[in-house]
Amino acid sequence: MTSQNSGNRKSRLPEAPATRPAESLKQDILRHVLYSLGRDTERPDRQTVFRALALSLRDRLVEKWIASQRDIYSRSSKRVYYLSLEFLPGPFLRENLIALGLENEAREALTDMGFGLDDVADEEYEPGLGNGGLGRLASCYLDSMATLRLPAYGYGIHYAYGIFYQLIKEGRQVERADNWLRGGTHWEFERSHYVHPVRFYGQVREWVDEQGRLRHSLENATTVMAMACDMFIPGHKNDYVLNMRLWAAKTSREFEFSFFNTGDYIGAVEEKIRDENISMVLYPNDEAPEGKELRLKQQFFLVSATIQDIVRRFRKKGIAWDQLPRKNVIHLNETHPAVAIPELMRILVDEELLTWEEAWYICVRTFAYTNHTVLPEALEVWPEDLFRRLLPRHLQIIHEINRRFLHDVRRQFPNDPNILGRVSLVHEGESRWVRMSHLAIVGSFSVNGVSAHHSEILKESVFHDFYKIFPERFNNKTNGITPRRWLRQCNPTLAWLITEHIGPEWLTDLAQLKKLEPYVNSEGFHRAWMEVRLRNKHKLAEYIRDKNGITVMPESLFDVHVKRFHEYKRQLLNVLHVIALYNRIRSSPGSVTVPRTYIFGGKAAPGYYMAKHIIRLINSVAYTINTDPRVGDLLKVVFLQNYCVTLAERIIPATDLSEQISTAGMEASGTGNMKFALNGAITIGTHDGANIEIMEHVGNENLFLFGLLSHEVNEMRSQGYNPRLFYERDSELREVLDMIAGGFFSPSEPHLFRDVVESLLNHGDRYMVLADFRSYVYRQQDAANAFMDQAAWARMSMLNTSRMGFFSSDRAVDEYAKDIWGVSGV
Ligand code: C3B
Repeated sequence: MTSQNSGNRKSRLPEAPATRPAESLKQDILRHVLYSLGRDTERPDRQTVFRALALSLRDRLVEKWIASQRDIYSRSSKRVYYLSLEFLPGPFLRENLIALGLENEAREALTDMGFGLDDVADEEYEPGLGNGGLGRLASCYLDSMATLRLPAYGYGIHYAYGIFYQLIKEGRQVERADNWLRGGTHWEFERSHYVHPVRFYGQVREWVDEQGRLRHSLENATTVMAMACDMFIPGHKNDYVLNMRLWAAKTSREFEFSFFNTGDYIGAVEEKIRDENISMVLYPNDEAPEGKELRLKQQFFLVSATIQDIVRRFRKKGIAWDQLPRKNVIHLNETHPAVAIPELMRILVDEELLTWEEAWYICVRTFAYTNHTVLPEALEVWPEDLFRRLLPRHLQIIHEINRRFLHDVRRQFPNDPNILGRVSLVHEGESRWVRMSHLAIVGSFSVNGVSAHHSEILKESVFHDFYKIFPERFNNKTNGITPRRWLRQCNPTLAWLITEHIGPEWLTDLAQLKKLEPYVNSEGFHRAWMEVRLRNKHKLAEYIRDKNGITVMPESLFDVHVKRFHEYKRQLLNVLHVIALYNRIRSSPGSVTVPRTYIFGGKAAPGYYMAKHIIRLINSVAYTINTDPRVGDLLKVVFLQNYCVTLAERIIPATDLSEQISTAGMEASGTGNMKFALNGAITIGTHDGANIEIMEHVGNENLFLFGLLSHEVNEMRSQGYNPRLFYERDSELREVLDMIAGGFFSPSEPHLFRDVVESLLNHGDRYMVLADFRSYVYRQQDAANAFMDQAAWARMSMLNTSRMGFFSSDRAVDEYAKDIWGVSGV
């Protein structure tokens, strides 16, 4: 090493306090490269630079977080606790830079060091701590809570492995473990001194204390420790930072030295591993719980640690327990954390010695519950036996809640004895099940759905009995998305074009997008709008070429269907139409005039046979079409593997047509639909979830709705839906189904996709794919015709963006804050 080199190195280390923000950021990065990461500042690689930049931002975030916490504390504000088994934050770097107002500074600092910000940002591997819509919504809401300066906390689980990494191999989904922590944790603080004990199993002991009170305690329980890991969520340029506290399971056994002293060293280590399994992996099921013991353990683990944290904070105030609901609200994101209700009861009754009535008064004023699905298989139930084994005291408490509740219902509805069985918290049949949604409704002061349509369905059918019992509890909060990530960050050039015309206020007041409307008739704006969109499509085309080796035409209509794979989301309906188009191209060349690129993406639950099979079908159809020389550029089909937040950010800004085609009545809301429309894509969709409200806002003439309405779906079903009739009547549909069943797309395994066709023709077509096929084909034709008139299309695109203001998560969270939580910004 020459002295000159070491002199150089020295000169790049922090010296005098820097003055310019870019310079000070650069000094911080270099300091972290050396002192936190132990690397040479002379030649750090990109990953090292990314991590050092992340650490430098964490420094700034933690300072603001401490200040924000002091603010909340000093004002003694009411706090919101948002409990969710899933969060899907996506990559943090750009989001944090934008929120902190440090994007240009970071660019400058990195350029100075010989790196590009985009390349460095690409080094980030996102934490996939959620499955799909529900987890992503939780992250959008934290972003908005921070931007609105709400005294809020997100609580979840620090899974060591998030949602699996999806590979497509020979057309099939293959799952790989998602070791998101392998690169280290640069955004979070692990609070190893900060742990709560969580107790499972054991037996309930009943005893009478000196005051003659009947007491309950748990004996011989197994204890696992929950360790806090905090990640920071900054508001948009407002110096306010919230934390998302994720619990990691740690064994308590290393504290039990006696265990080692007995000589069973390996045994002790095995137990340790078993304990720490609790937070090992996220269950990869979307809307169909697996019902495994470990999952219920995870739910209780989150709940118990969180309630202890809440109670600890409340105790510090030294005020009476009946003030708890005035100072706190606990929001249950779906029923997954609903065991929080009996857990709070247990603490108040068993530990704080409140009477049942006092404790219940507090509980039903503290909890609020959001329902996200009406699919019967997604409504969580637990076998009573399992509950009794794992959480014996909690089951007793649930029984007591139920006894008192049914007593009241009997008095309210003396002439309807059947209602008791329908609303009971415990389903009694051959086997007994605890119904978590009933527990959540009975124990909460607010129950909301996530779109106007969905909330009506809850009141009218799924929870109709409860609506009669507690009409005042039911309300709607239509979902929203954060414009910071889903426009500003993922589509910076479009965001810039917008800001150039209407200023930057839309970032925190999305209704301002309305101001774009006068420009829809300006030719210059038109051109700029379409240029930005085309550039985005070019970038996606490059990505597709790199990843899939397929060349697609950026000028073609990008028709995109990305979301979890589920039969109700009807990716199958889309493929049937793709095949119909393919047949038209083959049988009458010239009949298809608009070249299309179909883009699919999404994961299927590993145990969901039909969803995985549909993925395979799409890939087989893609292969057949992409290699058929008769098709040329008219039709391309692409499946992009491992759909995740990072990939969504690439795809959405490049989409022309957004597929939102669930069976009416089945998609609670959807939020992908909002992200696409906000970025100027046109929706083709059913009258379902938030599609209906999107139509009301953007105008029926600016999107393509089709298909049965949800009441028509129900009527058709109750009248005995016969999918075969549609098959027999529609020759184009018949040809498509016969090709699939006959092995056209799987010549080496002709029977491969027979099950798919069987599910439609012989097993009742539960999702009404065939009933909606024809109207879908017509609507697709309308979309293609509209696309031919690029000026008219551009107008539609701009109007979609300008009228999406309502769908900001800021609006949604503000409604939660005012109508449910009773909190305001600090
Ligand atoms: C989803 C629903 O399927 C979507 O319609 C909805 O937009 C989002 O939640 C957010 O509200 N959902 C999910 O992702 N996972 C579940 N278990 C239930 C609903």
